[in-house]
Amino acid sequence: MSTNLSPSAQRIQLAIRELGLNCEVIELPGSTRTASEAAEAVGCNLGQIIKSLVFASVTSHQPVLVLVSGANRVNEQRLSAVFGESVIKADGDFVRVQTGFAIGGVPPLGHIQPIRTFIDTDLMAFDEVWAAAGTPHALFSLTPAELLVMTHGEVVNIS
Ligand code: 5CA
Repeated sequence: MSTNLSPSAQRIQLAIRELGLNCEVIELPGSTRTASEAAEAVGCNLGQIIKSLVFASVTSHQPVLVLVSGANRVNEQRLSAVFGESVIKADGDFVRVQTGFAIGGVPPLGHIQPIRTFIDTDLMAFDEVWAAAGTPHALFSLTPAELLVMTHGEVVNIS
């Protein structure tokens, strides 16, 4: 297990291990804040980067985590339909309070509370995908099957 990870990245590495999975968190000197920076940093296709986007339901103010292929945009009408209530993109404060992480480093697991999670169907087509690991410099690679195990997410056509 890597020893030089920052505290947020270490939390994600531990959360992965606690599930019995072997994904290795890496922390890079350059920014992986955006999907394109992340794809460049690890040398994969943009579509293989998992964007972790937090939305908020407008009436009940519940957080919704949407894991979408880096090449796609979330269709908010479709998302609202599958969630059962209108949702809007959350601001940075909401994201931090609900997940414990800042935009640009929001991981698919290890949040401070369980969050209902939807997964973009397109991510399922890849052999390997990459997710943020708690900071805008940390990532890990995983299979779509591992993504399902760690999130209990609902796979939907959301873009
Ligand atoms: N570390 C990378 C690759 S895994 C990452 O976290 N990418 S991301 O796409 O999941 O996170 C950045 C996303 O945050 C952007 O795509 C954008 O949708 C969203 N975002 C950026 N700034 C804001 C903001 N001010 N308010 C709400 N959402 C924002």
